[in-house]
Amino acid sequence: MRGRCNGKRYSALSLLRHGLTGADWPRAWQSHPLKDRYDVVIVGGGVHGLATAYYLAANHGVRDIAVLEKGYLGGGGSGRNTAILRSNYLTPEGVRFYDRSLSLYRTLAADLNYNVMFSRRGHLTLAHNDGSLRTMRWRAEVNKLQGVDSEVIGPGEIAKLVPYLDVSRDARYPILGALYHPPGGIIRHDAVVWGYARGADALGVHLHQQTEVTGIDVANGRVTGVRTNRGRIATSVVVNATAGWATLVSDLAGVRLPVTTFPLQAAVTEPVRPFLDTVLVSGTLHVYVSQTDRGELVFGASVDPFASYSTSGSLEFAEGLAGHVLELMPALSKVRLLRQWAGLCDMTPDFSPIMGPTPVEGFYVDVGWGTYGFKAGPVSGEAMAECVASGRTPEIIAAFGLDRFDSGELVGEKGAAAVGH
Ligand code: PYC
Repeated sequence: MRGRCNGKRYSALSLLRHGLTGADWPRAWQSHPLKDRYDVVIVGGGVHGLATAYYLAANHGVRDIAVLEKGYLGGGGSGRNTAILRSNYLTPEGVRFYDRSLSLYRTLAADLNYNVMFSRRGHLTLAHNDGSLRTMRWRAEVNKLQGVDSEVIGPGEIAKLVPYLDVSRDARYPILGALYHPPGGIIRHDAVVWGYARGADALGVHLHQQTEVTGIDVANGRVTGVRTNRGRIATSVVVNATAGWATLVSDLAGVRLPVTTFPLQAAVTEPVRPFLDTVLVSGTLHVYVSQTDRGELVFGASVDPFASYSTSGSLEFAEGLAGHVLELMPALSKVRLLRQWAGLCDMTPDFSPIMGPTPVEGFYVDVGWGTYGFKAGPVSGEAMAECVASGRTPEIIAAFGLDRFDSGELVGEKGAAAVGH
């Protein structure tokens, strides 16, 4: 067996040798000394920050960019989500935006020449009562008007799509119907981060891990530099692409954000034989589940009911999750949880992100992602890159500006949350 990696040819034997020894293994991205000046500094080395850097370089020829990450690339929200992709939102602005992301995700492997393991699965949001069914019908209509494939289906069709689901009428939370969104799916989240990092690096972007931003210098209403634990960088453009730390980083520039941070817990089971080839969500039961290509079941829930920066898992979460999963699929009672974790969700008052310029010239935000951040990575990167390069806010993010909290023109997406919050 032979293959290619970074342009080099590898046999199965040499791959094994490289895997065991690490010798001569090509690095996916390089390390650079931190320069004292960059045209653009992006704070946050997750999918949003890396995608912004990549599209700035690829689409606009802006290459003198530093991405600063206080931990390791993809170690924040990008590595802690449940990797669900969909565009079946409630508002036309949301549907258009997430649909563009989904279409970028579909071709990402080819665009980055990196296997991001996109898997179109179909996405089902169950309705257990009349109120949810009404919201599903509403979403289906908005989706269709935007050209997005979504429809409400009944229990018979749901049972065919998810064989182990309890669709009986005497279930504690009977299933009345579901919003079915065939284009939805899952992807390998680390691969997305690594693919963008590798693509950005190849175009000359400097990726700096273990580099924490400690201050943002502003003079006469404009950004002049960024202070870090490794020294100061002079720059006139800073993009805050952080999750969890969005308010803290924006505070450094004197920009207050209407964001509160909550932990969101998730868990994964031991691998079992493939049986679930859709993404299944129950808002009423506060649970979503998908099965990875390795057979593990990935579960998530709603955010914890208190604001915090904790990324620890709790027994209370695991107990609640197990109970809810078994209400849906009693056959899973013997499956063992392997591990659990939490990510941080920056919730805005209307459940939509905050994107674009701020009152401080040169200081841009791509924040407030709540529980939707990972699926928006590509479109956010594309739109933020255009915004920074052209100095104009692209139409696709025009509704998500910070000024909407002054004008009151909110984009209410709570009704599209996977689970209740
Ligand atoms: O909105 O699809 C979603 C989602 C899944 C996990 C967290 N949010």
